[in-house]
Amino acid sequence: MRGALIGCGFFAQNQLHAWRDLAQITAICDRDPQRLAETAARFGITRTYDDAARMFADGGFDFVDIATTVPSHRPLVQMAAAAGVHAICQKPFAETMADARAMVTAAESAGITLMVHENFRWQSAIRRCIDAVRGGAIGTPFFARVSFRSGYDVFSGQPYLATDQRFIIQDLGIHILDIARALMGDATRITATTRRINPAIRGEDVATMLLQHAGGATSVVDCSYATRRVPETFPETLLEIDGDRGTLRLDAGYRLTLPEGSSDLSPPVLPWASRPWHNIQESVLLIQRHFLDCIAAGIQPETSGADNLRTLALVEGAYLSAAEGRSVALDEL
Ligand code: NAD
Ligand code: 89V
Repeated sequence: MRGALIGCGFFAQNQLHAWRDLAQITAICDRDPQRLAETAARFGITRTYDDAARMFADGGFDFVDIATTVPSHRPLVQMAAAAGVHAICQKPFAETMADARAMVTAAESAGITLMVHENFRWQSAIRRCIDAVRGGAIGTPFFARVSFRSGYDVFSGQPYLATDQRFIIQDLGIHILDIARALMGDATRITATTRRINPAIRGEDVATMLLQHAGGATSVVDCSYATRRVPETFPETLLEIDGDRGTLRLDAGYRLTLPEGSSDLSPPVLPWASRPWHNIQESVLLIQRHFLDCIAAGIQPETSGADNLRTLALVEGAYLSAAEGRSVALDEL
């Protein structure tokens, strides 16, 4: 498969490293000339563009990797659909539910595969827990706590996180809510509170969310970037899931405990990866491989655009709940 990538910023470097093992990236695009030139040199890519429309017009690739921030996602997905090119798009998929639905419709009408780069459920430790729960290791789950609490400085690599109006739910909570869905099934209702503890940022850096799932189970999804813990666990998601036949725990240090015993799920550090990001970096390789496998097999990816509407609805529902101080049914959105 031949691909192109749009957005040569902070996180795209991981995506380009992972593509090296999976596909040929024939062209890249960024409207920032310095980032474009540095990335082209780093990965030896000669076709460069400062305008995505021109890159699509020239063509020569089967899929596009959209690694820009959210305001450009809808127009870029629509360009991919118009060009008949499969697309994998970074999270957050869209700024509004209306945009996200329009993107899914454009992809369906064009017959392209559209997947969201929702990679946290592809972290190998999380994947193992999802497989254990779905495989019945603890029976029928009735409660989950899905927790991400950290004091790591995410703002140095991603300065927009300090200035955007929305912060932790839109950027990080979206992943943790998606993990809750992957473990416990779709949610029907959400209740949330938010706080801003760090006075130097614009958005919320603490969110505590209560989910009611379709099968009757409950999840608590708690996220914080204001938690000074020792040891620092960034970027680990911790799990505690109760089922009618036992409990699963994923504790700090990637320690899995199931009814039959404990094991170490520490992820590998890929040759191009570095701690503490290696956990996320491995998931980039795994999700991008899944995207190509699904195109080859002609099946929908697990985190397709259509699937991601239900994760995005949880994000929108959480903000609405916190703003109005009430529980939100997801079919309101
Ligand atoms: P960034 O600002 O470092 O990079 C984005 C790049 O896109 C910039 O270089 C910018 O010039 C370029 N760009 C924006 N709009 C463009 C357009 N229309 N045409 C061409 N170039 C354009 O951002 P980042 O931190 O790399 O984040 C990018 C996306 O990845 C965000 O949506 C973010 O939420 C997501 N992200 C995901 C993960 C993950 O684990 N899945 C981790 C970090 C960031
Ligand atoms: O995964 C992400 O979207 C990142 C981070 C882990 C820092 O929240 O922005």
